[in-house]
Amino acid sequence: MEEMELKPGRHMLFMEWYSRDPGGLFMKVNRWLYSAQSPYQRIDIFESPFYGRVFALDGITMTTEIDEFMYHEMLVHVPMFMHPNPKKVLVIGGGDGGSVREVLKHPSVEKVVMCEIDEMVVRAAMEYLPYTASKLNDPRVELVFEDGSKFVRQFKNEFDVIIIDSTDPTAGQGGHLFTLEFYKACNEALKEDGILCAQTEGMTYDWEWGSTAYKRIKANFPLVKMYLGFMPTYPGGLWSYTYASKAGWDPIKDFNPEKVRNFKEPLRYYNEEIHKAAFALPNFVKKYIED
Ligand code: AAT
Repeated sequence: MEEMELKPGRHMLFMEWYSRDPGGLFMKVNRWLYSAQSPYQRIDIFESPFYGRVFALDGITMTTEIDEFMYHEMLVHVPMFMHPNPKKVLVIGGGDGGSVREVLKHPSVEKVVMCEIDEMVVRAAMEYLPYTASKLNDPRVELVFEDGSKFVRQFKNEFDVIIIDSTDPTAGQGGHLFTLEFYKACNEALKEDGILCAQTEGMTYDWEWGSTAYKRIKANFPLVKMYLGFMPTYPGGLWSYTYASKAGWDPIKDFNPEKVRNFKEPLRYYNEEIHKAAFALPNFVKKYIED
């Protein structure tokens, strides 16, 4: 039987209530595509008339098709362009595949290991988020289903870049990816000139999560800088990332814009001006992260 055309967004809504209780975000829903309870969290994927496909964990928005490029490009290209020759990359979390897709735009990359705790997230993304997950089948990608905080401990001097694409510290198993010991283990898993970059949460509501993460990373690396990007469907819209270099490379002074100019892959958010501008912090953010 032919399916009757659905009137977009009639009657169904998704609502994410932000953790500090200020209100939240709601989106119209056309239809639900997937719902499941994994051993770690509740997984939902639905289709919305404006945001495209939306992926949520425990009712918290992780990815929407309309703005995931803003988050994934900012998380990945800042550290990737800072490294002169990134060959081996570790992504921790990031089960939807968006970070891996961006990493593989860099031609020097020979291997990406993605360590995601929840295999069901990856399987659902491969089926229902085809663009975001499009590179998870690439032969350069190795998928590991394990707690990233345990996995990283077995490596010493191994990776050029480590990207932490984690859930919030109070959601699911995300808390393991915000500890001092975890950042120390990441430092040890990096080569001498390795670079780490972590999503460090919004600066509007639960800013303590980000400032704590920043300070813990700072305790483990000689050069650490926070930077910001716009992310409409994450709480507050102003999202922070923390860059750390083991060799002390400064993301402004040691940045080579030529590399960005000569990049062959199309990017929709990141460019050389954004790279520099993102490290300019508003006074209230500086205050949150000062010692
Ligand atoms: N790129 C999508 C954005 C995410 S998803 C974060 C992923 O981290 C989830 O798939 C989750 O299963 C995984 N994860 C959580 N804890 C661990 C762990 N200990 N080890 C490995 N993977 C883990 C993040 C969006 C941020 C949301 C902002 N509100």
